[in-house]
Amino acid sequence: MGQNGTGPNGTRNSGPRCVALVGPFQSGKTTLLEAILARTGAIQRQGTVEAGTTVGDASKEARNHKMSVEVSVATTNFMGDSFTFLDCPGSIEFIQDMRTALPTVDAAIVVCEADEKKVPQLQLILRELEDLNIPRILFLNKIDKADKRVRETLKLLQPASRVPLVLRQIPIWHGDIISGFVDLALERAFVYKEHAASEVIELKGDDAGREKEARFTMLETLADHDDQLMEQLLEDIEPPRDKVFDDLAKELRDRIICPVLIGAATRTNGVLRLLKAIRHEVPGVAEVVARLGAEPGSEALALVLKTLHTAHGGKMSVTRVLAGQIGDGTTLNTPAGEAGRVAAVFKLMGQHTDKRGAANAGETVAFGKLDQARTGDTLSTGKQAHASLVEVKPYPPVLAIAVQAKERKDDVKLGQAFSKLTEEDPSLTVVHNAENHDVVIWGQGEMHLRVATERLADRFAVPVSTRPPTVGYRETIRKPISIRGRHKKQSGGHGQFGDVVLEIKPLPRGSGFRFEEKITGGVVPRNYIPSVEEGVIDALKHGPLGFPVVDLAVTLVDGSYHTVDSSDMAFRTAGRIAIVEGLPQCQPVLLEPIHLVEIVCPSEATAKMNAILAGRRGQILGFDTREGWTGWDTVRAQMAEAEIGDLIIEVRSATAGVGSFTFKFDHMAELTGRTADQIVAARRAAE
Ligand SMILES: Nc1nc2c(ncn2[C@@H]2O[C@H](COP(=O)(O)OP(=O)(O)OP(=O)(O)O)[C@@H](O)[C@H]2O)c(=O)[nH]1
Ligand SMILES: [Mg+2]
Repeated sequence: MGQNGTGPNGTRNSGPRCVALVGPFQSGKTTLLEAILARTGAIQRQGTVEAGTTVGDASKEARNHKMSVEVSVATTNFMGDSFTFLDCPGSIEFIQDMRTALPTVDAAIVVCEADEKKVPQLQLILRELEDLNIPRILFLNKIDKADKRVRETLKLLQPASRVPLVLRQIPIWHGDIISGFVDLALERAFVYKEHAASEVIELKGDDAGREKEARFTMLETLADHDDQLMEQLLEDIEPPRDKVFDDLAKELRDRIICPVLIGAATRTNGVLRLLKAIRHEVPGVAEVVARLGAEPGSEALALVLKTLHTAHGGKMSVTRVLAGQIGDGTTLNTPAGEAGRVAAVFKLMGQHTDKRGAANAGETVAFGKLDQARTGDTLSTGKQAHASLVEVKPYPPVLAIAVQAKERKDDVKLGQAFSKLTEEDPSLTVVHNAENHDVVIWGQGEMHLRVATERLADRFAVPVSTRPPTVGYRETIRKPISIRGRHKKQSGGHGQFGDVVLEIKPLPRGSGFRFEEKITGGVVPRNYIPSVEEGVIDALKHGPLGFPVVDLAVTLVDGSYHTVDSSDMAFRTAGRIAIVEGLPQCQPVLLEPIHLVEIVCPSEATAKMNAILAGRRGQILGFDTREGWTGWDTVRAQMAEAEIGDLIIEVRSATAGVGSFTFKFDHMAELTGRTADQIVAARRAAE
């Protein structure tokens, strides 16, 4: 690699690049972005996550929790090229933002630590990149805290990757700490300087010997896909440096290897080398176009990777331009129709935006006021909209809370806030429960929902109160009876009279409700029968235990009427009275929803899942290895809805944050005994 910025053989990709910073929770992605921005002069001073002064975590929610909760975008210049970095959150709860951004990037820098406990998280993220065919470089961060040899660390991390992790740099140890590194491709040694470029030093003694060995290992892996290099190695011919760089770039681009660089983001160590590797080896936007199978032709083409509703700027669509040029006033289409007219083009620096000119292929910018554009949309300018390039389905939600505006006057505003909130983050869904009028937000975990409610208050100015959502209990009956319901009122003038005899009997589970009539001789006139049914249905909404009553049949068998005093209203009331008085005699019993739950977790946590399920009245149905995931298991169980409520919190804490589950309704089951009594008592207390 020439020091003057030209490539090894002149084939270096130039043009704007877009690179995602991804990796396990708290591995140092935001700190690395900060170091990159400081190193490239985009910011004056490198901020810290602790002080809440970083570009990546500038939002109120991120600063509050000292963690990233959404993708932050920052564009900088390095040696004459433009680079946009997407600082992605590490927590699995916020992974959706990363997943929608990834299809647009040229490569990902996977920031990780030498920590065995983070391997499942690393595997999870590498899996997303592998599935999307995105080239990836691993940045082994926090090298200032390293307490084991890098080669050992790599052995630990390798199972998480489907392709070989290829060590490109080895550390130079100074006693117990790492004082610098040797770049195996450059064959040059550097000593770290805090917040300054590393200094070249002479490679000598022990380090020179280690370098030869490590370099050979690196070349061997590269040679697996390069016969010529293999021959050179076998014949002890030293391959030219340019050839080594070419191979590194090619095998990164082809995703056959994952090169590994080392450093410490807090001290800006190893950052310049990383930037140079990105600049020389990460492919350009043409590769993204090919990867996505796009056919831009003469039109401009772009992908929306994130949507934001800012307080001042209104709606912004963060977009990567894949082909052509898009500027102020450009009208863009999606496959579904017109997306809108670009009102302004912005350069992003975290929360900070700067108006700029038109954006060209490869650039990542924000477009203002594309009212109809959504995250993941394929935008184009031609008469015929370009077909959709990507579809990112959010993971199914795992946790819910019911929310309510603190003040009634905010109800309408809350509805609007919900639509903005879910537009920004499609892994959140809002469900209105028609039965009890609960408004429930479903999300990916506890922190995800907490941040969602914080955003409602801070960004959309609607403070809300929250509580656990209502479980869908029902009740049914076990014993059939026959009962009379009579409604008679004679208080001067026009009276009211309705009289019915109902047979109430239990039906098999899942039958719902059935109404029949066997009236003969017109004892209840035809026209009043629907009113009787209405009265019955009304009364069944709230059974003797306090819940909707299901799985029963009600038959109208007898009754009487009065020519003057009978009315729809009176027969309705009579039907209701019969049910209200009759049901308590039918041995009512509580029904609770049971779901089929499928938990996925790293195998070492499977025994813990067993214990968690047992502690939550779960019925384990079986264990299996998770298909396509080495070292993971699937546990299937039947579980009561009430117990699934906060299950995810336990699953996550038993799996270093990576375990998850899906569930679907299976059946209603009778619930008796103490648990049932408590549920009924709680319901009474709440009424
Ligand atoms: N010792 C040391 N600490 C670091 C280094 N890089 C980051 N940290 C610390 O690691 C913690 C997490 O850093 P962040 O930059 O927030 O990590 P992140 O990956 O962005 O975290 P999430 O986005 O929440 O996943 C902070 O306390 C940092 O100061 C490093 O190179 N060395
Ligand atoms: Mg972060």
